[in-house]
Amino acid sequence: MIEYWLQAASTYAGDIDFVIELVAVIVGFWFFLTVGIFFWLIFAHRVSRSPRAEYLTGDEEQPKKFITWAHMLVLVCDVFIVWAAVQVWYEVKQELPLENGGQPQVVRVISQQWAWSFVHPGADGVLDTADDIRSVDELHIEVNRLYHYELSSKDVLHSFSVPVFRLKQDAIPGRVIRGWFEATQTGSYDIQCAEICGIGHALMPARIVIETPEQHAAWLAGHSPTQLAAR
Ligand SMILES: [Cu+2]
Repeated sequence: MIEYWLQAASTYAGDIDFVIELVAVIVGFWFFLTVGIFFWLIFAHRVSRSPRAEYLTGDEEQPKKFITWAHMLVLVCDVFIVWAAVQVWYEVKQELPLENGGQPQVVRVISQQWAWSFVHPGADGVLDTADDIRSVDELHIEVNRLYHYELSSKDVLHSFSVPVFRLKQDAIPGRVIRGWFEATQTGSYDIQCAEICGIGHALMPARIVIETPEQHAAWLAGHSPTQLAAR
């Protein structure tokens, strides 16, 4: 359903959408039921029918059951929501999967007022080597490939948000936060800071460019500092 409005482009986007839809359906059901009963009560007990209000002390068992039963049903619904949310939270935020038992690609994401910098491993696939590629406001990754990111901030709180991945992670000064994603669609999509970080916060968008392995290899070759220096 959410995909209709916002494309999903990561392996876990569907799971996040499922939790949002589950909450919307359960809460929506109770919301419309409650509002329906509320307006029906207003209509049924309008002043022309029952001019005197009945006063309940709260001690009578009979009327109290309408509240008790409704509360218990809501709690049962909460169990489903918490169960689904914990599963998805664990998958997206607690787990750090490995690529077929090996090492995944690692990219560095650095936030600052008011830009994003990215460090990509070069063709050797390893960070902190001579062929690392640095870019500003543009992250290049390969589709169907597992990535770990190392997210940091140079100054204040920021939030690394990639709506098509359904990924949002705060960046906290002094900490390096690790997480993961795996893109399922090629294309160029928004990255947005999602934490008010100063007057230029709204001017802090970036792009994530998801490429086929061939396109990504060509981009790496065209931007590798070692290859550019050799020209
Ligand atoms: Cu911001």
